Amino acid sequence: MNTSVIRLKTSLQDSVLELLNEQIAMEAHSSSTYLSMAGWCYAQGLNGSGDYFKKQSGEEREHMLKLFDFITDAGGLPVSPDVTKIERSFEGLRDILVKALEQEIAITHSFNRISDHCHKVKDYQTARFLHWYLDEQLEEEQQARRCIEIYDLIGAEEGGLYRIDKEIIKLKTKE
Ligand code: OFO
Repeated sequence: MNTSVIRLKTSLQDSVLELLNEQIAMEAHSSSTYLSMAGWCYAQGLNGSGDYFKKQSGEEREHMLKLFDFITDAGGLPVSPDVTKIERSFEGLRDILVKALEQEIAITHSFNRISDHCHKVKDYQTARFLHWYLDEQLEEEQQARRCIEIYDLIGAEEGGLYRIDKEIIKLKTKE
């Protein structure tokens, strides 16, 4: 299909489509990063945290597909992203938890930026679609922050890591 046909089919503006496709790539990267974190946790015997991050990885893939489907429904061309530069070595569980929170904050900023752009170019349909992500990010940041609190409150010494690991997965089973 040539580009001119696609342009006739969609009301999505090029700049919005580009940002949505960039967000697809960000969600895919996030999904792979969480899977990498899960792998590291399992290798340390931290199975609760491994399960937590594997589940989180699946959720990021769902976020990616939701964007993919939105673009498709709007008549645009969604792009399957290359996923590269996934971090594989970590200093410890706390390092992973901090990185997970930083990743979620970066995603929130990205959605704010896209929403802002949608309002500027008067694409209210996409802006409304993005509300779901803004709500979701509030929850995801809160959960990532809670993981760090749990780590610091229990403390990793004297078997604490074992308890932390058990508490972290409980956050996902409550959902
Ligand atoms: Fe955790 O973020 Fe996707 O959207």
